[in-house]
Amino acid sequence: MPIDAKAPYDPANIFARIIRGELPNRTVLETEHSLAFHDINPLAPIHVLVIPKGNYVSWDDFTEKASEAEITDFVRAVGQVARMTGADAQGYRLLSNVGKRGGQEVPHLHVHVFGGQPLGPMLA
Ligand code: IU
Repeated sequence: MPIDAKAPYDPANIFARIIRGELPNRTVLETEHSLAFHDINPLAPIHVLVIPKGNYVSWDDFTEKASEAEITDFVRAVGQVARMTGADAQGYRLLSNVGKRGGQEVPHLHVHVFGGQPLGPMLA
């Protein structure tokens, strides 16, 4: 069920629990402000989610409220994941679903990194 990206941040959401270490994850990269881990239901051979550690529902409030340090860290983490996974060798896709019309399911900002195969017109 897609979420309302304008709703207040829910600290009980699944990615908040992963950040707090309450739930396991298959970590690819951890930085000061960001965490990247394998998607539990991969839609491509490489499917990693990159999330900020701060409480941001979506790209929308992140780009409005996050500090420059958080934004820089996050953008660099996305690029680093693409290189670490080898997705950069032959090309990859970045995707962030935002709110109801974007089909966002988890109410904590995440960027999908897809790679490892030719990608169709849409994924996730
Ligand atoms: P979406 O952009 O909000 O639609 O994507 C949420 C993603 O989070 C989706 O690809 C799920 O497979 C993934 N995911 C996960 O990796 N671990 C979880 O515990 C849950 C969802 I719930």
